[in-house]
Amino acid sequence: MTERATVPATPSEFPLPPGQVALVVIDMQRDFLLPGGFGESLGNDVSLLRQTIEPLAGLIAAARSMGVPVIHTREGHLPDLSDCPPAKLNRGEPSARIGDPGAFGRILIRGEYGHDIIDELAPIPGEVVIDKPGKGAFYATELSEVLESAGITTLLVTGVTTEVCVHTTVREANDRGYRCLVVSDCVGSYFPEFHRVGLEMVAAQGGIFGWVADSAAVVPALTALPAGQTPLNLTPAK
Ligand code: TIU
Repeated sequence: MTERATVPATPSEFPLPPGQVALVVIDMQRDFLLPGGFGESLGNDVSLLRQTIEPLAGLIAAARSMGVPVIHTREGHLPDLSDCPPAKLNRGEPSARIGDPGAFGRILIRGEYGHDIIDELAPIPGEVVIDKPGKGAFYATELSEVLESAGITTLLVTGVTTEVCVHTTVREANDRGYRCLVVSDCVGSYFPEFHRVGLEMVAAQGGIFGWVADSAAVVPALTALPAGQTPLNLTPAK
């Protein structure tokens, strides 16, 4: 057993630099995760996403206990849909379009009940919530500025879905110079095969986009970080 804050990961060990790590929680929103919601209305099995809730709650608790910033994202749009490109709006079945009335309010519209984060993983006061109109958390958001101002270099990436918003965010982060570890049991997909291959794609070719490890490997490394050396002064987005 090592006492160093290093995660045994694929394809190689992943050191956690004190004061430079943030936990990013992507789109754990009711519209994607609640039974009867938008995700399920598209024919998806939301239990595949819901199995991430328990390990992710544990990981978030570990991060909070060490002062590691937790940054949440939500995919969604303004009520007038002015930030939703027609190519995104006009796809899919007419009964399941962004902005249409759904079981939990207008689908993926900011301010609606379904757009917000599930109760189990609700942000606590002081945590940053990034509202994003796209799949990636960097596109058309303040995430870069938030991370730069806090000196973050290293991202623990979690949330849904593995091959869509998690992948897009990891790819965006790579091109901006961040080191990313995807926490395998804290990301989920409606498609088990996409999930499996999505994780493989991250770590293939010597870690072409980043590293992969499960929360059982990440939590001990997080709790081995020196307490109190991580920044707590991120400015909430809203
Ligand atoms: N957050 C996220 O991944 N948005 C999606 O639309 N994902 C799907 O898998 N549909």
